[in-house]
Amino acid sequence: MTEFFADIAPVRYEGPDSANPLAFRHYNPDEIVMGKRMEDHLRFAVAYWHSFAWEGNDPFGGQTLIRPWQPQDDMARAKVKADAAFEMFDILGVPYFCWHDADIRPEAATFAESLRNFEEIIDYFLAKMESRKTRLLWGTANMFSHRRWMAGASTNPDPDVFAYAAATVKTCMDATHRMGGQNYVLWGGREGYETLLNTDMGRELDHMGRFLNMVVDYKHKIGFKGAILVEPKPQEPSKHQYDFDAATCIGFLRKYGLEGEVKLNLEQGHAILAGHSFEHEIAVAAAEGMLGSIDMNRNDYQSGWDTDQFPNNVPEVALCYYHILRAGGFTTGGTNFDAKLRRQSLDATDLIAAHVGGMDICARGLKAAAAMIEDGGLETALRDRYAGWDSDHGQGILESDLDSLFARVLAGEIDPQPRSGRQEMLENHVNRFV
Ligand code: XLS
Ligand code: NI
Ligand code: NI
Repeated sequence: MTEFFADIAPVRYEGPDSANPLAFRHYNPDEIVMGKRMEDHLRFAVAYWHSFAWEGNDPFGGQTLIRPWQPQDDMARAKVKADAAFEMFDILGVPYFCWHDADIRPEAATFAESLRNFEEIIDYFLAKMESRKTRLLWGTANMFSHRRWMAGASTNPDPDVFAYAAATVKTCMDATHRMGGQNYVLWGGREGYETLLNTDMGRELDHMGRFLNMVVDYKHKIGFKGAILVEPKPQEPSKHQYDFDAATCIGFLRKYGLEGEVKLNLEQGHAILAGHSFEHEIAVAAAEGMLGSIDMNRNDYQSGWDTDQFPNNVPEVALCYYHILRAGGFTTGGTNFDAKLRRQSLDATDLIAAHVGGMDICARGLKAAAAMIEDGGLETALRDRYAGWDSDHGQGILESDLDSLFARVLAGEIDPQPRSGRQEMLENHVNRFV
């Protein structure tokens, strides 16, 4: 045991009436929702970077969070950090976690030395996982923090940085594969630009497409069965990020022949930054069969920053799971809390409470979504609205051409009659469940 979580007991489900601040009121892993255990629907993961590596810094201030594994430049302390992390996974009973290479091992003077540190920690994780249920949802490479990545990784103007990125991703894919990871994620941290004055955008996009093809080839070479996922985000840290949103990523994947190979990891806060709702992004990916996994968090609607707060809005989360359930639910994906404490939330208890609250909000959202699906009212309304297209009349219009449609409209045979979209009725309907 580390001392960090020493007096915190495993969190249990106590039901909606419990006043215990560290109990689940809605997340009941074994409860059956639409024929499946809640735990298997939601597939929660803890994000190592926010919960264990981030030290409370913001653009105006430095470290606020004091942890026993700091400073994070030493292998012995990296293991203390891992001990604490696995204690938290046990306390929460989460089935998964996610990491970047940089979160889990100290960076050393050379690539080879950093790799030795990394592999030692992966072995340390694997030993812990032998006696536990916690598994890896996904691994990823941090190719945005170190100064070598300041002008991008695969989109860097310097080919040597592209090569360094390739070597880095290979090591992270190997480790993800060894750990039985369910997915491998690429978030284009600085794959974008600050100014077009120094950026050859077409060339950078071609390089990013080539890089992703190398990643997919390597996946098949090593026999990794998980999904390769890219994570859209419109800006931050770059002024403009190439993986702007789900629709942009889908166009990119098609252009570089990757549509059957790569899916999307969608994040609530990134959707908001792109001017979308989270359910919009999920529905876009689902419509293309490219829904992979989600990073669940919440962005402040006023600040315009990626504030990565823990989710706290049931109606929002319910609509997100509604679209996930409609798309058939997660396969390799899950719900990763890409969310961090507020920098004044100093205590171990705050970290546990943040996850307990997030898990409960998601459980409420999932139950509401399942109830909406089982009720069927939304689906019926949708079917009714498009019923015209199910008729021979509607199908005939699709198979027609401009000339013949012109002739039928001119003759008065076709004369559209507007119908209500019933938005308020539908919103009221949703409010019965959330
Ligand atoms: C940053 C991203 C990042 C990815 C993993 O905004 O959300 O945390 O999920 O690299
Ligand atoms: Ni993010
Ligand atoms: Ni993310």
